[in-house]
Amino acid sequence: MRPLGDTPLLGLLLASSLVLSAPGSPRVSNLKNFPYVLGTEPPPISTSNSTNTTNPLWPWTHYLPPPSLDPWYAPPANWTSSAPGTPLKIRRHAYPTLAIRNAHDTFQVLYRSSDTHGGPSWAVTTVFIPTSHASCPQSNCSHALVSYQVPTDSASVDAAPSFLLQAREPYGEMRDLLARGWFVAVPDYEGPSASYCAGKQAGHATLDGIRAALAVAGDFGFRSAGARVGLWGYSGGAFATAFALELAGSYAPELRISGGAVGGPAPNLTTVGELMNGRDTAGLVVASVVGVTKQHPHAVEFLRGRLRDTGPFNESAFMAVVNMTGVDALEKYARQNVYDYFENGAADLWHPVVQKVIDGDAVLGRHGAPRGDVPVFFYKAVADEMSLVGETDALIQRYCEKGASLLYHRNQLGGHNDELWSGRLRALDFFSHVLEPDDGSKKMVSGINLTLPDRGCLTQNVSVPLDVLELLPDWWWTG
Ligand SMILES: *[C@@H]1O[C@H](CO)[C@@H](O)[C@H](O)[C@H]1NC(C)=O
Ligand SMILES: *[C@@H]1O[C@H](CO)[C@@H](O)[C@H](O)[C@H]1NC(C)=O
Ligand SMILES: *[C@@H]1O[C@H](CO)[C@@H](O)[C@H](O)[C@H]1NC(C)=O
Ligand SMILES: *[C@@H]1O[C@H](CO)[C@@H](O)[C@H](O)[C@H]1NC(C)=O
Ligand SMILES: *[C@@H]1O[C@H](CO)[C@@H](O)[C@H](O)[C@H]1NC(C)=O
Ligand SMILES: *[C@@H]1O[C@H](CO)[C@@H](O)[C@H](O)[C@H]1NC(C)=O
Ligand SMILES: *[C@@H]1O[C@H](CO)[C@@H](O)[C@H](O)[C@H]1NC(C)=O
Ligand SMILES: *[C@@H]1O[C@H](CO)[C@@H](O)[C@H](O)[C@H]1NC(C)=O
Ligand SMILES: CC(=O)N[C@H]1CO[C@H](CO)[C@@H](O)[C@@H]1O
Repeated sequence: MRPLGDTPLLGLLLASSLVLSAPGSPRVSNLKNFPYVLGTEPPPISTSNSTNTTNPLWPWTHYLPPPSLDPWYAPPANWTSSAPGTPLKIRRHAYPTLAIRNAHDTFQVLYRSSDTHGGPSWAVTTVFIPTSHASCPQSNCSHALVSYQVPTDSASVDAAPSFLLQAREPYGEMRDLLARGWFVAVPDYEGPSASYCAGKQAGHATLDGIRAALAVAGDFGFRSAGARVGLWGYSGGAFATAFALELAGSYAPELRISGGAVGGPAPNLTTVGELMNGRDTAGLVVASVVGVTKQHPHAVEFLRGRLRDTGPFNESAFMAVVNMTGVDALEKYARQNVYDYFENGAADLWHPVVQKVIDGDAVLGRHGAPRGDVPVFFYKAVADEMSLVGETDALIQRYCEKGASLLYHRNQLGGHNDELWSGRLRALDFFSHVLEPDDGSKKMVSGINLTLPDRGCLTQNVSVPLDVLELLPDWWWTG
């Protein structure tokens, strides 16, 4: 169990590999290669906030409890008989504290979904209602929803976005989407067992999260008839987004999707893992292998049999990642050689038993392609150090051969983390294109002519520098 008492929520809060603890926090990290988001941290939970709630494990009212302590995170008794995407539970005004700009309210939906093998599963999506929607039904009722896949990058159930986003969002992308008047739905796409990097699980949970959010959004004034839907994700979030787009044709053919934006994809977990090992990023190798194998118990058995029993690099130190946020894992395993945990090193970690799981569940391009009627904007730094651009080039080619309609930007400037920031304005322009009507109200901010082919594929080499203004924290804009 996590220590509670007066532990600051900050200790539990950081969702992503790209986010670090803020300066002044007790958990400042040395991972200088990662940009971090400045901003006001949530107030620490203190006894002054304590009250008598119905949950003896979490007697604070300012934040919802983490999923492992929250009885709401359980489906009703007869849930397996419902169809994927069916809302099973709704929590209105979900967040007692709203730390995300331009959000007026939240609601959460627990919905039926499917695991990697197509078996019944469930997940939770947190829907953020934009401030502009506050005047609905008189005016400004929202007509579009973006499913935003946060790079969760953790194999811990308590690192789920539905919990951590109470404190803040990692990059300000939700703030920007909400400013456009769009609903933003953030699925816990890793599902109830926190299966980080289980691609099919993530794709299913993402698509069902959209179905469930649309099914109930009308109750909140959302103009469901003819509503437009977008999907967006970067890095770990891109993985979930791309899996959803691949699977949409077979798993959710009825779902009308207006467009998807996929930034910094890493198409093959093994090659990413090889690149991330031994560096500041080594913790993500541990988290991802433990995460994906949660859907494949025989592979867990195999790995446990090969992990060392003694010495500093042992089984319990490896498996402890199930209780770490992404940032916890980055700190804990920083610069370690993950192969040292195994009797036979890399040969065990990438053994055919594991590789077969990865090839089936953690490699993009093997479960279809984005439907031809769904335009997709891909953006990727040519110098991406997490995942070689050639793999994404090959993925794009594969998608195009299968009939996808996409625009692919290869940015000659910057690396993996830079592209998150420099791609944002182009992604927002893309969403303006696909989510807003052709009545002159499309708002364009990138200064780049984002030309989408009507059908088919277009690859462009672009040189988009990092816009330092994008790195400024939230409080800068509010003064
Ligand atoms: C994770 O935390 C739970 C709850 O505190 C604990 O029961 C479990 O043993 C931990 N798992 C590992 C692998 O450390
Ligand atoms: C809990 O709070 C309510 C009202 O805030 C109060 O009436 C009640 O006595 C409290 N219960 C306990 C056990 O403190
Ligand atoms: C589950 O049971 C509840 C209460 O009995 C009922 O209202 C609901 O319709 C059932 N749902 C399904 C999917 O069968
Ligand atoms: C409608 O939304 C726009 C843009 O967000 C805002 O400027 C305007 O004040 C809103 N109108 C009302 C009545 O809230
Ligand atoms: C396992 O590794 C951890 C961390 O390096 C260490 O604290 C612990 O003593 C090790 N356990 C064994 C049995 O060697
Ligand atoms: C993923 O990468 C690994 C390591 O390069 C390779 O062995 C494997 O075949 C790749 N998987 C697929 C499906 O291409
Ligand atoms: C953007 O490019 C398209 C296609 O090349 C062109 O038709 C359009 O005029 C361009 N728009 C601007 C503002 O340059
Ligand atoms: C982009 O640049 C690469 C070399 O970096 C070149 O091979 C490729 O043909 C270019 N693609 C386009 C569409 O210009
Ligand atoms: C309502 C309330 O008591 N809120 C307090 C919770 O704790 C933080 C930090 O101690 C205070 O800043 C809040 O005012």
